[in-house]
Amino acid sequence: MSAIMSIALTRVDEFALITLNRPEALNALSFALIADLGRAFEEVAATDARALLITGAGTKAFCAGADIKELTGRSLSAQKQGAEFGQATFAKLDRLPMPSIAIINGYAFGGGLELALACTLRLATRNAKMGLPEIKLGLIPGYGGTQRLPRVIGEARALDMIMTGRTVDADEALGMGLVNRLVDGDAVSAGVAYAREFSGYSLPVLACAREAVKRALDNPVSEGLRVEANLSTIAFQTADAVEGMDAFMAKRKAQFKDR
Ligand code: CO8
Repeated sequence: MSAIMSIALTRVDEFALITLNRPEALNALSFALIADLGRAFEEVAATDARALLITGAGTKAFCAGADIKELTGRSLSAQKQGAEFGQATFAKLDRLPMPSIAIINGYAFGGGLELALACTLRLATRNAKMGLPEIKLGLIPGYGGTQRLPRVIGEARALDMIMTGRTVDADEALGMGLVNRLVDGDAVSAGVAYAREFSGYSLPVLACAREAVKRALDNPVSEGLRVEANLSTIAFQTADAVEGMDAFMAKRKAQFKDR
């Protein structure tokens, strides 16, 4: 695949891999980098990649957040447009047809943690440190953190992190469900191994599962159950559901075709 300036978009076997590539600035999210990410998400969406993995270049950081050097002295309208641009870009990630995994290999602060929160799942290395320190800058998160963090770890823990700006280490992040798993050894290889636990299943059926779970957090239970009935029926209509159930009956491994 292609190298897109401040990020690299490559392929690892059946997966797409985006590497944030500004290690000299701890992979901070300049507006140019966010624009590169948006283009990369569109490119990945059009490929046959079974999942997208995102990590940071170097050994220190996944991403240290918005590029603070670009944020000072901006007009209110530029600030609002900047927040909306970041939100819209991360929404593209959230809506990819394939699942995504953030491989948090060091610091993930501010916009960096917000990027990870827009992924379907999160892995962290044992030296990872995470937080939303915007309050220390006199700011609050602007790339989705106030909305996605409480959905992942609950309101009380999200308010604790956002109001104190404190740093959470890998063990605490695992305990509160901020990350799904901790990884040892080569982090990208661990991400690939994790993705292989679901990437052999039907992509459209995985998409139904992702959508149903997402809607659980936006809707009253009665409405969510209606959504679940509809999405489980859509999954049931796929050729992959026929194959999966036939394979079970025949005691063979299912061959899913994403349809
Ligand atoms: N932006 C720009 N440059 C950064 C950033 C950043 N977020 N983080 C680190 N850097 C740069 C440093 O300036 C330094 O560069 P230089 O060598 O040229 O001085 C280099 O990266 C290495 O950093 P440090 O020397 O600071 O490395 P340390 O190991 O000592 O510290 C830390 C690592 C703890 C991660 C520290 O760098 C830090 O605290 N960084 C800032 C973290 C932060 O506050 N992030 C949140 C930013 S705000 C945000 O993400 C959302 C804002 C709202 C968005 C709405 C926008 C429109």
